[in-house]
Amino acid sequence: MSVYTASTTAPVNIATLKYWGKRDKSLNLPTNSSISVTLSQDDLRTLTSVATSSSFTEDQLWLNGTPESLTSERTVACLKDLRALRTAVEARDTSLPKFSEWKLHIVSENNFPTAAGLASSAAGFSALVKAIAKLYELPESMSEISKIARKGSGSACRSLFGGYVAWEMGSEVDGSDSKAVEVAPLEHWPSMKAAILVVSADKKDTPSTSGMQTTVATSDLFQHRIKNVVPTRFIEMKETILNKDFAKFAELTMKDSNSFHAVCLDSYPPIKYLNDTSMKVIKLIHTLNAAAGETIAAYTFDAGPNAVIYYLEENEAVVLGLLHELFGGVAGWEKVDKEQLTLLKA
Ligand code: 2P0
Repeated sequence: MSVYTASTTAPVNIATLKYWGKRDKSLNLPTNSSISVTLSQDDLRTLTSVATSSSFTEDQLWLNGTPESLTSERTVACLKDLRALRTAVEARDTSLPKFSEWKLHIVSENNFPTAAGLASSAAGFSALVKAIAKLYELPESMSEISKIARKGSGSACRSLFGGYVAWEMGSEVDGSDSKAVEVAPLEHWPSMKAAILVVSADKKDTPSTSGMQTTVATSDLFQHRIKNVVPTRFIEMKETILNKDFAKFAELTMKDSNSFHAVCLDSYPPIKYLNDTSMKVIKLIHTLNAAAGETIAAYTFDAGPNAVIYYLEENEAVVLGLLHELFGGVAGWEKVDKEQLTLLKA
């Protein structure tokens, strides 16, 4: 019995303009557009291999070596959409094997320690969808495929592209125009670097999905953010990337991180992701920029206390040197102080 296989990787992406809020929970349709930088494939990524055969009796998934359920609503939605597209391919060429009717075996592994406290759902769903699309030889563009990854996890749609990526929120109720598009490839601005400061590897207090629901339902500041702040910022941030204007890119990135955490705090009950160490990192970066006389580093924080610091390669010594001095760390996966601050260069 033949077994057909395909493998792919998908990198972690870190939003510089944050996705926070859904207008449709089951389709993962956002209340605002977002932008991210997808880290290099060599650094933090999920590797997924898929196999299909007429002899397989059930869909199965192994995640980092452990069998996992494939029955979540989100995964089921992704598999259903992928099989529908494969059915169309098979209808056009009836000589093709009927993959759409066969079960899948999926093996997925992250090359970054779970202890890093990084959200892995974006890279995970992106790699899953990309690997099956490859196995099925789907002719659709990556932006089309991104709509399927979006159903797995909103931020996953952005990990289908390398480099600088926008997720256009769209306006259709069926989500047909809510997709990821490339703003610029990684090579466009190769001197851009990111360092991830792992402040805490603990599981986050409030999961993103429920946190977003609370914010949408209760925060007044959130309404201001999605109506008056993000639409202009979305345009401006794309321009700063295309113009390679680091100072402006950094300012928008830091402001958007602060805006996102402000709407979290404005939620009721409030959601707090940053801790005292996060606040120290924020202060440090502002102090560094003031001392440099220009903006040479930017911080951004997702749904947790860990910092991602963006800087240009030419400023690596000063940015990482200062972090090293303050937190006593060295680059690599090492605990560097009692607050478990870890520095990973990405
Ligand atoms: C982002 N985050 O843009 C924002 C910033 C967290 C803070 O996307 O419910 O895991 O699966 O669509 O994608 C985290 O949310 O949420 C997230 P779901 P997801 O990266």
